[in-house]
Amino acid sequence: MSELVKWIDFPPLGDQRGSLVAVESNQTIPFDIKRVYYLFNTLEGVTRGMHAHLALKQVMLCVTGSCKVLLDDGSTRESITLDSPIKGLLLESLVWREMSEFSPDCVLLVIASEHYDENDYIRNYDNFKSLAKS
Ligand code: T46
Repeated sequence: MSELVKWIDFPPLGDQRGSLVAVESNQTIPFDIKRVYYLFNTLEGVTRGMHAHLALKQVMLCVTGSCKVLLDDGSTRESITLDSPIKGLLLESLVWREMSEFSPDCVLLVIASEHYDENDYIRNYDNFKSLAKS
């Protein structure tokens, strides 16, 4: 199994009326949750992300629709598809990410370990490569 791609399964709860997923700090999510945001209405052909984070950890999943995520830890690159509301991707710090091929109905939910902080972003790929190596 890939070291870079870490899946998190969200057991579907619910009954004959429909499904439900519970997201809880330090249970399904392996950190304290400080922020939740979601990306939607992403236009066709757009690539988002294109950065890494110094400390932030995140779990992302498509509540509806699908998108591709390219992951890069400085030595390995891997591309996966997110297309399930019960399967999330754990993104550790110091992983370069690019999200693309958003379906028109895609809602990408992101659960984050830290509050928003622009200083945590590494937006230059060469800087990221040097940091990842060290
Ligand atoms: C990531 C991927 C998956 C805020 O004001 N607060 C927030 O919590 C976030 C996430 C963003 N913003 C502002 C900053 C920008 O003006 O919203 C705007 C769009 O954010 P950004 O260009 O960073 O969006 P993406 O899709 O490129 O990246 C986001 C996250 O920023 C990033 O941490 O891992 O989604």
